[in-house]
Amino acid sequence: RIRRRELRSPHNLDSFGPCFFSIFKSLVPSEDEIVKQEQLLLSLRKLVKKEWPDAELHLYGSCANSFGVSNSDIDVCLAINDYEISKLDILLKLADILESSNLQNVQALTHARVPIVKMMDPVTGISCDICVNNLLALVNTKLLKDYAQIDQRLRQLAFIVKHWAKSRRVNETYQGTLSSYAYVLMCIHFLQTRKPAILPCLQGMEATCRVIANETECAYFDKVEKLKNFGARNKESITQLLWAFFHYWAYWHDYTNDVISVRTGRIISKQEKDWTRRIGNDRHLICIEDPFQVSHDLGRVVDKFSIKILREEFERAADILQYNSNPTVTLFEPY
Ligand code: 3AT
Ligand code: MG
Repeated sequence: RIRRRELRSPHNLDSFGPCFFSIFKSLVPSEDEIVKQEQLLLSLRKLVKKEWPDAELHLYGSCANSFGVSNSDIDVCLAINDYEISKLDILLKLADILESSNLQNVQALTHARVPIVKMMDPVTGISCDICVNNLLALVNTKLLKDYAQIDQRLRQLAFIVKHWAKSRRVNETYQGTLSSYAYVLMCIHFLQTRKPAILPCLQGMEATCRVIANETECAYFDKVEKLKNFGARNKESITQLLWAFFHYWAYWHDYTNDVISVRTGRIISKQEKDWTRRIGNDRHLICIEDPFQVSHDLGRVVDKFSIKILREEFERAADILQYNSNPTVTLFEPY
């Protein structure tokens, strides 16, 4: 089912530009909040070093990829080279250590897809998830951060899309909708494919950064300070992009055949990935290729019920941006 509508740029949507921009600004975390996150990371480092002197703690996810909105939880990765003790034992030990200092609600989720320890720091009020040796997450965090530095419209678009997704409750992977990470990749891919392009394809350029993370080779051009003018020929405003983003996902994306791929900066076919049918729980109803774990479809959490909800929400958003007289409010009305 592909429904195409005539491409009609919304006249007068640009008058809402300042309002969308101030929504973006209001979502950016304050200096004060970032200081608190760093404080918490420092105190966690002290605790961890006592037990494992060679271990390191890194921030990843939205608090490190520059797509974090204020009052988010922070994601931390414990990088440890101890082959004597299993990942799960490390997590349990870590939970013990945190429990016996002044941290609250410490919980080890050892059966999750990515096992973590959750906790809350009563001093800063920040909640935190800690995983072990998830090096791929550190690399994809850096990739997102590097893309964000090329053109400021990416962060603006992604903040508004994430805010919309949270307000409309389509950012809940356990309910079959998409992760924040998937939404940011959708925004990057969308800007890679504008004409003229607003973002390059960093993995298609000469690699200046190369790491092997969890047996996967990750390589791309990371000298992004050299790409500051990349998108300058494209003059689209944030409101025009927002409109086109939702129209793309509502009416133009070919859900039957297409996979969006930030790795190639193009659309690739489900056929070539062999993502044409359901295998186990992977249904491939909306296909978003992970840039490094290329066999991984970030849309695989979406099922036949949630795809309907998701597509209705894309259509709702597109129609609001097309016709609604108060889009900066209506778009984010709680579900
Ligand atoms: P929020 O602001 O917390 O909603 P986030 O970017 O921190 O957004 P998540 O908390 O969902 O997103 O995920 C934390 C990080 O974990 C983001 C990304 O580096 C990594 N990650 C999440 N899901 C996947 C996945 N399916 N495959 C690979 N890496 C992932
Ligand atoms: Mg997070």
